[in-house]
Amino acid sequence: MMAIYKRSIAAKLVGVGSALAIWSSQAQAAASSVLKPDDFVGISFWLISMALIASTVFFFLERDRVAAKWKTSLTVSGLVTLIAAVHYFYMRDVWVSTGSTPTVFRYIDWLITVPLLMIEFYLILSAITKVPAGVFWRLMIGTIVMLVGGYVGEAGYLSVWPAFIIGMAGWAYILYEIFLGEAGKINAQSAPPSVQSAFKTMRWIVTIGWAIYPVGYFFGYLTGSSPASSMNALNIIYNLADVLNKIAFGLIIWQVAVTESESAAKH
Ligand SMILES: *C/C=C(C)/C=C/C=C(C)/C=C/C1=C(C)CCCC1(C)C
Repeated sequence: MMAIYKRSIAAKLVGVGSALAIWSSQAQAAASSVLKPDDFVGISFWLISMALIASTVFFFLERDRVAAKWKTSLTVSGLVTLIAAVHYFYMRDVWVSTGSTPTVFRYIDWLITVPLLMIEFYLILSAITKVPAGVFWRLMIGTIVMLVGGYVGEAGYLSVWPAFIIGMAGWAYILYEIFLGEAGKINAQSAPPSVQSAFKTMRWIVTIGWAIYPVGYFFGYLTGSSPASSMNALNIIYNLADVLNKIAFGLIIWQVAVTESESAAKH
């Protein structure tokens, strides 16, 4: 019974994966121009779309392998890559068919996926200990300030420098909370070693991995170089940052979930 049930879930997931892949290639065919061999930014949009689909199927299927308390974390990782995959199809179309930067799609994607990544932090800690909801809301406020700052700058509602500073302030607040605030303290006090090390790794992802985005913004808007080359730099930097922060971040959680589940099963 269980085996049949599991097989049918696997079959559905493979179905979802191929539907996404077909949709993605149809969207490509409908675009007025095709991907050019020297359009490296467009190629990166394409490659990452596919990697995001594969990661989604992987995270969802791997839920079967881990203990109950880790399943939600893997679900959330899969949702992050699924939502990003869909946005990448649209972003790729905008880029390939018009040559312009898909700012709106980018920020809609971030507005959904960054809070989901914040939920991941909260879940990792909650799998081990009781965490006050205030931690979660403070991380959320920092996220919103950071993204609104970035958007008003990139979309032209505010000059690029002040907008950048607002965005940086939101990010600084998130870093404060996870290093020196309550989230950091809870982790140091109550989490077992493997979770502590995962929490530390995730913390470095939010520091080093997330730092790539303001670098992208900087090269996109603040160097004064030509619009064409700065938009190439902006998109390629944001795209690489997403590989690290969405796929690699999910893999770290997957790794902890598997390790913790297997060691719990031995006891
Ligand atoms: C999956 C997408 C992720 C993890 C996106 C993260 C985005 C950021 C960390 C953006 C940060 C920015 C600043 C810190 C300054 C202002 C400009 C932003 C929005 C690019």
